[in-house]
Amino acid sequence: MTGNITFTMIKPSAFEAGYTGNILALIEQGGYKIKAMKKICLSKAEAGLFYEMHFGKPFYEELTSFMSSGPIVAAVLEKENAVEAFRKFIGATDPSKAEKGTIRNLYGKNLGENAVHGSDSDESAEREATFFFSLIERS
Ligand code: DAT
Ligand code: MG
Repeated sequence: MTGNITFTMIKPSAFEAGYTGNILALIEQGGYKIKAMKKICLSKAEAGLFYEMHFGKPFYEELTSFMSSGPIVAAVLEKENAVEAFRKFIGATDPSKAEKGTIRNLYGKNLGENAVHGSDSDESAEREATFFFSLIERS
């Protein structure tokens, strides 16, 4: 059985470019319910902890610097089969390879600055939602 919750972030480049409203509109039109949401600035250490599974990879430094370079919008989303559906909805990690009409295709700049995050499993979704939100914020 698959879960109905995923976690997303609008990344600093997309937030800075003023795409937050458009991206949230697409998400809602895509049938996702916003269960929790906040705008927040991550410190480099917090970004490092969020992306700890990538520690040691060549892009870790660039990734954590970028993700702490400005505000992000974090949200918990609900839809049937949310994790898989949302990964498809946002498109491939590299915006130049993302299917036309996906969020990363529309709003991503490059491989690093790819507009949005999407959880890769139900376990990740739960970890990531818990990283940003308390139970009462998700109710
Ligand atoms: P995704 O965000 O599609 O789950 P990921 O978990 O493999 O991709 O990587 C996390 C983020 O790190 C990704 O959204 C963008 C960045 N990234 C991944 N591979 C990269 C690379 N080779 N160079 C620069 N940034 C990279
Ligand atoms: Mg990932």
